[in-house]
Amino acid sequence: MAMLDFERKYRIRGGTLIGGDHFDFWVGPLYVGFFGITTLVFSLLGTALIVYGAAIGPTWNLWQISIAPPDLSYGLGFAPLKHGGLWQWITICAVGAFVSWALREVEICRKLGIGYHVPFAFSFAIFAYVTLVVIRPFLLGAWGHGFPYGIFSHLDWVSNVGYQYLHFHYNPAHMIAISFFFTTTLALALHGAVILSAANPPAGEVVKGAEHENTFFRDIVGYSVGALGIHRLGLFLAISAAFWSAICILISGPFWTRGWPEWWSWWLDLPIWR
Ligand code: UQ1
Repeated sequence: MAMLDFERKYRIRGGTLIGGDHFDFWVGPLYVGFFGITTLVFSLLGTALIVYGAAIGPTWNLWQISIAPPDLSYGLGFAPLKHGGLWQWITICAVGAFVSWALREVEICRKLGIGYHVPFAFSFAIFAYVTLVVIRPFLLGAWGHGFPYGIFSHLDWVSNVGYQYLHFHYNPAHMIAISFFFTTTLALALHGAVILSAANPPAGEVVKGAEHENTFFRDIVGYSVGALGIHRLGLFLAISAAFWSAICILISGPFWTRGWPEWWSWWLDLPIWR
């Protein structure tokens, strides 16, 4: 079915979660929906607040603009706009925009009659962000534990929080997250490479398919995970990377307050060494 025929067949009303038919339309190639409107409102408002924060700040240098969370003394209360309140509203807008985007994905999946894999995967990225700026600050008792919104300032925050736990690479969940990130890039590089090597040969050569791809991996590592399997594996690796990233920062503070190297003393304390 050509794309134009397909769109005529599927660009029909229905599948919305909220708002009935009211927002069930397209603008050019883009589906709108109730959550298209809320995404737009949250992101425009959030961006406007960031620009306002920059305007009342000391610099227009893109690298140095930073909107900081409230001082720790505000605890879990609302702060005045110029003292972290902006950061709080920007955070609300960001979460609103990300969740709206995920729900817009859900509505599109429902219209198409496909699974919810894409919004499910995206929800892990949202979870990682929400862990940093909502869940962990909440568990620590102050919004001031969130990270500042600025290019260099957020890097400084990551560095400072890392050193607060002496050597963050000893955090076991951080180790697992990094391993998943690296394995994700390995899997995508292998997958992209094997598909291009078989399906996109030089001009004049015949296109190859699944048999060649499977045989390559059977020859080199004795196993092929298969055409569907590699996508299951890729999805698992990627969401695991985001999940363990969230866990590694969530446990730093709320569940472990000392240096991460010290956590490994359970290993030295095992009775087998005595
Ligand atoms: C693989 O086995 C496979 O099946 C044919 C793919 O699909 C085309 C792949 O992209 C990759 C990368 C593999 C290799 C993966 C493992 C776990 C052996």
